[in-house]
Amino acid sequence: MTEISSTPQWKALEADAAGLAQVPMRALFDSDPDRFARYSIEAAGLFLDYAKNKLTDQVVDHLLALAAAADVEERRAAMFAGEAINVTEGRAVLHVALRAAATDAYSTAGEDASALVQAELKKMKGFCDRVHQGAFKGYSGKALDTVVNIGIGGSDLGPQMAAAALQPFWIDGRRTFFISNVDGQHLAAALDAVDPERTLFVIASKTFTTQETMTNAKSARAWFFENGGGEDDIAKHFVALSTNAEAVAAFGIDRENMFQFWDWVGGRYSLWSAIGLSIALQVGFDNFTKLLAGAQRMDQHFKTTPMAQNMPVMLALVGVWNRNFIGISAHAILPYDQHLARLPAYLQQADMESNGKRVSADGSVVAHATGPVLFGEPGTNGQHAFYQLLHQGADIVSADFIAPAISQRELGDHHEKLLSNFLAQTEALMRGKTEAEVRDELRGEGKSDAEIDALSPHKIFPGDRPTNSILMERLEPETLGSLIALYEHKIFVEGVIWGINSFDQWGVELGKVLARNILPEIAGAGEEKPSATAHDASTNGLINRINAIRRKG
Ligand code: G6Q
Repeated sequence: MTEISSTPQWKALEADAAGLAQVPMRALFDSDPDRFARYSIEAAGLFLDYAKNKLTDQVVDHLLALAAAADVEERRAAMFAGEAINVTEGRAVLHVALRAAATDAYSTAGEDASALVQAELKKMKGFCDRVHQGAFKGYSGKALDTVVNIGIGGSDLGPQMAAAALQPFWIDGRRTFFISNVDGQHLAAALDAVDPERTLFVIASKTFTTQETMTNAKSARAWFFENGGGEDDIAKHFVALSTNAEAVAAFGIDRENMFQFWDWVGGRYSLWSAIGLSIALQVGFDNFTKLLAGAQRMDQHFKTTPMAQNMPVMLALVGVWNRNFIGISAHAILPYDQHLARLPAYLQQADMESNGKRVSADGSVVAHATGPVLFGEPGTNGQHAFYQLLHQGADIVSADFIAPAISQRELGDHHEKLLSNFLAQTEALMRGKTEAEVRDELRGEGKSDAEIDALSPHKIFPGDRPTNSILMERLEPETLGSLIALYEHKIFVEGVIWGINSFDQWGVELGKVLARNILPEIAGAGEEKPSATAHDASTNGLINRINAIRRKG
């Protein structure tokens, strides 16, 4: 595999970045009134403005040439064709099949993926209908109005984020708790708040072996037995979302109550599969179908649109430009919609678990930077917290600002205030405030020369902080689906350019194995334990200290 940073296309971009180093973005705007029209794209219910990046037409051309050098179009075709592009796990990557039209025919390794998907969707719909109509009853004959979704990582973050984002579409009287952490306080708080006669436990685990999920599931089952349920009632209160039928059966959940997906669905790309059951139960199956339809629109756009007008491609190229040529290592996700509060956490996994890698698909260590650190909070909350660093920090952070033009809950002028902040922040980050502007302002306030000298350095904003703005009419199932699919494909394109496999996650393994080894050394509170010696001095010391505290307490 050619190291992408050795290509002439990469070198051209390095030269572009050097040439633009002293050109402020505000100057690019001043000399180019068409910038907004040229550097924006509308697709699948979303509008992307990427004009507030340090781009010129030459840079865009060179970025497109880089995409061609990295075979983005060929790799895209390979993904849609169901090829095993997840090379380290020998798997296809076909989450697009989960939201395809019923008439589409996706297949992989001779298996008709579309037929499998349609059959499972039908089963999910049938189940949702029975729950919503009250026909699926608990052990005491009551309808089930509460879901406790037990899963972690990809089996938690997606459904949790989507269910929160679609709060205006919740079915009256229904509620869902998402329990992920092995910290027992997480599950205990939910169990304190639910009625065992009306609760459905949805055990979401692709492998059905994950320590956190199986621990929580077993504790939930024990609680159910202590609170009126019997072995024979498991079928009325527990369903599984998994690829592992044997482990599901061993847990005591029968095949009828298992909703399946397949190894070509990566955990962090699985909310469109059976893993989305908790979303469908909370917002209704029709709205879940609309979520899939929105993603499908973005898939079609991504699949068929030329690179220069392709929203995920351009968002990815801007990401590569900022990461590799401007040298930005952190990226903020800033939704201006409270219902998208979980989006930063969701994208943190989607992006960092996919592209947080330093080895290329063929095993060589890459010679360039890869995925940035992602973080974020909803606006305007973040403005009163970490935006100081975005505006004046020593490091430059890029950011995506996301907003619906119309709120689902227009209350007085709240949304206009929210939108004015959404707009003002990207303007401020781009323009900044020069020393001359600061000095003029202070002079206008009647400050003395000495005061101006002392204060002005603190009040300068360097500007040139790149941002994208993603606008939609309303946040609803279709636009949410498009938005998530936009990011999925953006991450894919970046991974292709960086030459890495975006679909494995070996980096989560080491800690899991070590935790399994350590567990017996701290298990059994109150027991006298031999001093730990098997680890480094720090880990041994901490184990001994924890054991001492737990023995006393
Ligand atoms: C996602 C990862 C990871 C996974 C969890 C849960 O892409 O693979 O976050 O989703 O570890 O795994 P299970 O669904 O198998 O419990």
